[in-house]
Amino acid sequence: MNIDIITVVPELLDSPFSHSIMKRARDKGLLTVQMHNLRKWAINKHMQVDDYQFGGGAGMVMMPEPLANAIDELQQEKKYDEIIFLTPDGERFNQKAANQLSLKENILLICGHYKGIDERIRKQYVTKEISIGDYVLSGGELAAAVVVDAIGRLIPGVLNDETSALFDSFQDNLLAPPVYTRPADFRGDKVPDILIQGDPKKVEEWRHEQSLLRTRERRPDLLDD
Ligand code: 6GU
Repeated sequence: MNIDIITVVPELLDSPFSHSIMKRARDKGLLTVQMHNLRKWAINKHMQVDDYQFGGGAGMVMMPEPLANAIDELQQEKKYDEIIFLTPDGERFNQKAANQLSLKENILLICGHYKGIDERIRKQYVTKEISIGDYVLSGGELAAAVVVDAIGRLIPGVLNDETSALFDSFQDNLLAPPVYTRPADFRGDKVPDILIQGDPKKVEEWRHEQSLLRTRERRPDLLDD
């Protein structure tokens, strides 16, 4: 899978994809992530990419020309399955959306800043708008990092048996059960006997039960779906 990211702060995205599972995905050639600095397509020598909004009001808006020129140029190299704008007024991101996006070949992410991007870019180019939750971030970059991580780990071959996504929280609309490692007795707090005994069938039953309990207690909304 190839992910291109248009941003005015590429530095913000240097680290998130350079460690752990994302690093492995890139090293294995299963995922390429490329940052593109929007200022490369600035309209003048002042590197301008934003301007005041028509109608007045505080906050700058990202201009249409730099974005359109950036997208046009990137589209000459690849046919994007989705052009995604990261924005707090987008569709709320969840595991199902991550699963669907993980099946795509080429994705373009656009990170907004300031008051957002000119509406005509959303209308003419953007195929999907994603929010990662009901709070406002100062830019789309951290949201892009979240989305790329959630998608990237689902690409076949990225995770091994030990890190398999099959048993993640949310994969079956349930939260994950509690997990334990050594020691079996930590300051008098003991690991449940069923896990110590290790009968696979009983362990599976126990885990499913714990998942249900935890979901009912913490996220009853997931059981309604
Ligand atoms: Cl995708 N962008 C910004 N700027 N803020 C957000 C968001 C995205 N999702 C939640 N808050």
